Amino acid sequence: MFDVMTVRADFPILERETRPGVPLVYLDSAASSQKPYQVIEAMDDYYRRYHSNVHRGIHELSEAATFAYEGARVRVARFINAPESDQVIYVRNATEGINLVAYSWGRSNIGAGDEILLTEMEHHANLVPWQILAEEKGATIRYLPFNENGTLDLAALPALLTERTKVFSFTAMSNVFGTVTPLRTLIDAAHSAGAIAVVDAAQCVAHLPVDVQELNCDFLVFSGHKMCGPTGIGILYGRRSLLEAMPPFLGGGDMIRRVTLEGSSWNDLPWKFEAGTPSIADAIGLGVAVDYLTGLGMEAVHEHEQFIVNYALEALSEVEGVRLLGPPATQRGGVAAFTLSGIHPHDIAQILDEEGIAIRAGHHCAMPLHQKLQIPASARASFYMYTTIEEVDKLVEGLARTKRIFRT
Ligand code: C6P
Repeated sequence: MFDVMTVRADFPILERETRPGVPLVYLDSAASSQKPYQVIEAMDDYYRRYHSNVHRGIHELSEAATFAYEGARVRVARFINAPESDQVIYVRNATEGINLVAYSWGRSNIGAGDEILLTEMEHHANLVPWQILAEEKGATIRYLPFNENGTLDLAALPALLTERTKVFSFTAMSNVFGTVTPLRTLIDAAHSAGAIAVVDAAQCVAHLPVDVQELNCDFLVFSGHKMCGPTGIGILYGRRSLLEAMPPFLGGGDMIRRVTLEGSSWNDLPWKFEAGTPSIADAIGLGVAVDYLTGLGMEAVHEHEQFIVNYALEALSEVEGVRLLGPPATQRGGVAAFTLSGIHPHDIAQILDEEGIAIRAGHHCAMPLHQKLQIPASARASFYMYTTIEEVDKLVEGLARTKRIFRT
């Protein structure tokens, strides 16, 4: 295990006050994590010393930038145990990764009457691209339901996976319930029905060890900004045979082998899917974020979050009027979403903000999940390797103050 206070010292933002005398209590890492100085400095160093375009120049700076950009890809590949780094495609974020799969793989492989299986607990990023595809192609979307406690209803799976199912796309960790889904079971089930398995690992890769070879998934996406890295960079991992057969997603510079006025041919993986000047600094930052997480150890990160989330669920359950969403701590990552009887989540978030406590309130881009629960919104506290017990105590005190203000 690591020492939380030592880890916190790596994150400059955690030292700040939101107003004089009010220290920041950052409980919104599921929306976006904070960044250690190692990442900030690596990006600063790139811009100060060797900023240049990649893959294009013969000069010193371009070679240094290309080396750092491609080196980061190798580190990300190692982090998720991808067989080879050219199966790791840089995208802007998890959302773009899913869109790439839905547009490129989807448009070549989904037809009228085909079925796409999703779950009811998906983030909009794993709903809307498939809805657009289904509408365009005349395909049908089916949804694996979730149980009252926020776990997936696995008993419903066999009937939903049929010979018509071409793709099963699901979250590895719900951003509302925090539920860690049984990935290997879901992936194996998809394969036995002849479907491909797409994993939305936006929440999971930041918080749990992930090994794409062990999982045997076909595609897996995640975002750099939720895992100590910068915004503007994400990853699509794909099975080689699928990536090679897929047409490009976006056209332009870098993704071509040869262009004539009559037509074009495509570059090798991974560049076939990386059109235009990429987010170079962000890729470099992501590489350092991955080193940072590897240094802490993903098992240790998970262990710390388990400790915090367990403590938080117990403390929150003692607040009268709190309804916790999702499964017990052992089945979830560092997310605790809840409602407080008689008080809208936006009001909770606003009152907590007066105390420097940052949580998220709303539907968290998971409207269908909230519709099924018959609530318009929820409040969500989310944790990371830098979260302390004292911060959870402040959250609970803040809720007590909120209740006093609303006299509930
Ligand atoms: N969830 C949250 O506050 P992007 O925005 O592309 O980096 O990530 C999209 C995404 C996809 N899947 C899941 C499970 C997610 O949680 C998210 C992002 C944030 O919950 C921002 S809406």
